[in-house]
Amino acid sequence: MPIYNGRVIALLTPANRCIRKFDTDTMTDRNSSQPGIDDHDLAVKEAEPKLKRPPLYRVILINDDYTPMEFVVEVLETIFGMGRSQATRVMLEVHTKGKGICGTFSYEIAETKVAQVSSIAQQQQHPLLCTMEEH
Ligand code: TYC
Repeated sequence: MPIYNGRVIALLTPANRCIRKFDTDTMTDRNSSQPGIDDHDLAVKEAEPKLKRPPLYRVILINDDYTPMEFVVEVLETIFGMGRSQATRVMLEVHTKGKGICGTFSYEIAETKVAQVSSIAQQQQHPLLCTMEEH
C-alpha cells in the first residue's frame, strides 16, 4: 500500500479528469463546489488528452491521355467499391479537372489501394497514376 503523507492526492478518470481530491495531512476532501477552482483558490485545469486520432489519407487518381475511360471506371468499381454511376462521375471529374478523389482511408488502407491500382494498371500496360495525400 503506497504512503501519500503530506500530499493532495487526486483520483482521475481514464481521460485524466479529476473526480476527487483528498488532502492526506488533514484527511479531508478537497473537492470544489466551483468548476475550475478548488476550495483553496487554486486553478484546476483538466489535462490535455494524450491520444490523437490517426491522420486520414485521400487516394487521388491523376489524368493522362492514354488510359481508357472504361478501365478507370472498372478500377473505381473493383478497388473502391463504387457503383457504375459514381465511378463514371469520378472518372469524368479526373478527366476534366486533372485529378480526383477516390476515397479517404487510414494510411495502411490508402497505401494498399494505391499499390493495387498501380499494379493492375502496370499489368494492363496503362500509364494510370494513383497517389495519396494527407487529409
Ligand atoms: N483522359 C483519359 C482518356 O481520355 C481518361 C482518364 C480518366 C485517364 C481518368 C486517367 O485517371 C484517369 N482516355
